[in-house]
Amino acid sequence: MPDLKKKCKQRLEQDPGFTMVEVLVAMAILTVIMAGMLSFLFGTSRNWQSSQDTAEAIDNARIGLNRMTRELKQSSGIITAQPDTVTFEADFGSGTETITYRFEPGEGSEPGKIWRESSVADGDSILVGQVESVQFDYYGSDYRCDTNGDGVVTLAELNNCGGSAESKIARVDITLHLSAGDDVREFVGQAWCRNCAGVSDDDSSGGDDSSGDGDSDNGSHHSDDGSSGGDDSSGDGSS
Ligand SMILES: [Ca+2]
Repeated sequence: MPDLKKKCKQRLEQDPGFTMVEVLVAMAILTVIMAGMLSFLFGTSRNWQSSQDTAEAIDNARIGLNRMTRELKQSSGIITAQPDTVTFEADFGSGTETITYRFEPGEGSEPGKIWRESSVADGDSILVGQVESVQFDYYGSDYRCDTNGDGVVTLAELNNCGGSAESKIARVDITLHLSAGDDVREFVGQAWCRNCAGVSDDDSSGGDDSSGDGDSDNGSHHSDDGSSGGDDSSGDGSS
């Protein structure tokens, strides 16, 4: 028994364990490593969420733009034509509805949104969020109003062409800038108002969904299906 005691004492003397300083240094190193790993994990998670949000915003913008162009194509007449607001009438099968697309700017650095306001009860809704800006451009198809002879009948020319300019609008171009993550992406759409007063079948021949739509003389760079933009190439045939 005294032999065992002696052996234990000897072992303790040979292996004195860790000093307090060594323990503190080890703990400090461990803390730094853990902090680095947590930071990496949180960063990855944040980036993933951010790219999910961006993808969702882009999808919503495409859907919203498609809806605007589709409904404007079915319009029976433009009522008010402002750069960031358009009001028109359309009948989607349940009577004439008055629809307004209106841009509401955001506050401070917050992006804005596009509202779809309807004469149908409880018909107002946000059509597209995360919007930096939207612009509606209006064109006519009565070339007698093309005073400068450039083949494009602008709203300014329609205003000087007698009567109501709105009633002569045949086409609405939409340019939407979306705040997508750190980027601003542009989406463009175009809608020929086939049923508008003063638009004959011949006038709206450019409004079909085929590419190469015959509006190469309009100087604009828009596609006809309302879905190009963002990261799409603009192969819209209107060079
Ligand atoms: Ca012109």
